[in-house]
Amino acid sequence: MSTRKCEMKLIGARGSPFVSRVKLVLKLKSIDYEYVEEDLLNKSELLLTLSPAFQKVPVLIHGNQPPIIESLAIMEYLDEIQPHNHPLLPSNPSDRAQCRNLAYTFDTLLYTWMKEFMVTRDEARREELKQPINGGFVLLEEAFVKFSKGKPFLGGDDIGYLDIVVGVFLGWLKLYEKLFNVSFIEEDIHPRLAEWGKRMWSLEVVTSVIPTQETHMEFLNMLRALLPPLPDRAS
Ligand SMILES: N[C@@H](CCC(=O)N[C@@H](CS)C(=O)NCC(=O)O)C(=O)O
Repeated sequence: MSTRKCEMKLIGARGSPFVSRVKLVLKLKSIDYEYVEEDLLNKSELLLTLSPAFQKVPVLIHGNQPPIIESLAIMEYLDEIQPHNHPLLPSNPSDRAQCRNLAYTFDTLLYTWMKEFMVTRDEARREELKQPINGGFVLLEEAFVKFSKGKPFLGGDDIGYLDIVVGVFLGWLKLYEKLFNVSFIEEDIHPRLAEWGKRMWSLEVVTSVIPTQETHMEFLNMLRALLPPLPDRAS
């Protein structure tokens, strides 16, 4: 039996889609790792030391190298150290740049609105957010057509970088249906995305890293607790 210490360590929090991205890549690439659960309401010295500026999960530690923060940077790092084992990004530099650009756009725009929609206690604001979120999903449908090139996944024949970046939010979309009775992916408006969502959901490797609805609910309550108190909205 090997006594070698696991040289890859992931600091995460149950329910975090960003952590799920990293877990999915580690799984697809069959990389062994040690998982350390972080309490985001009572952050550990370890997290504060590893990521003093952002204090967020995920953080990846690989051996004696400096910690890596930001899920997209971690995904790319893992892809670079294991380039032949389930490659994530396309080989063409222009296609790679397009993938990174879409991931960045998803994280800075659509995710920001989706998170606010999820955590706000202000019902009027939640209603307002439906419009930009719906617009974002229309753009994602167009992106699907462009990136998949007629194949079943954004990454082509198998799940790749963008499938992971967006796919880990499928659990959130189910939670929106349950909590707010709203569905952001509709078969008549986003036929390709709807098909893709079902395909992703049918893969055990994907569902195994997507938190359960109960875990999502606990995480949502935790995110709400991290928020500053809501300012009074003028009536
Ligand atoms: N852009 C970051 C986002 C990470 C992030 O927002 N993590 C959340 C959990 S989902 C977190 O650690 N929040 C703690 C906090 O905001 O204090 C990434 O892609 O890794």
